Amino acid sequence: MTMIRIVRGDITTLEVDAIVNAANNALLGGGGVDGAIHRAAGAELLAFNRSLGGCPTGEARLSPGFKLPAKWIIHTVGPVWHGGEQGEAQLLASCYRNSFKLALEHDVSSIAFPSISTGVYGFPKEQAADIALAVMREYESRFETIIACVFSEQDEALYLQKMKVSND
Ligand code: AR6
Repeated sequence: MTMIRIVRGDITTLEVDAIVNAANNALLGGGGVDGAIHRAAGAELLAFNRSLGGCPTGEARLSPGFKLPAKWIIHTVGPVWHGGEQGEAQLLASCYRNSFKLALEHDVSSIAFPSISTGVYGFPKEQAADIALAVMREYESRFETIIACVFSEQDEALYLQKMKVSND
């Protein structure tokens, strides 16, 4: 049975087959988790991603992990929150689904996600956690480990509460 685990800390340190990056459409790095991943993976990541030619919002692209412990990085582009009437929820769910699909195509059995769109892109954290966990449940039987990697104590508490509610 798959475990959906909540891990608090820096996603770049996780020893999993693939980590997911909350990137932007250019895929050429940025702040937040994207910046941390580019720094930890090294300059080869930027060079590789230039060859990808960007990524539309809601889709996902694969790169090697380069200097990371993870073999792969799945770059997905979350929606910028504009109030919720512009398909943000569907786009966020697509990020998780398309990341899982790409992972399955590359025989990934352990995968870690950051809390996509909930930083600079401003997606409300509670709704984002509901979407993340719902799509993780859809795919859980096809992976050995799925990690929801949270960065703050507040996010950890939110995910633990959501997991508890859905397990009760
Ligand atoms: N490990 C795990 N989670 C992290 C880490 C880390 N090292 N660093 C930050 N987080 P954000 P977005 C959490 O802003 O909202 C970038 O500039 C953070 O606390 O990284 O999707 C891109 O280039 C938050 O919960 O991503 C885009 O332009 C979550 O990761 C834009 O930001 C996502 O926050 C994407 O914005």
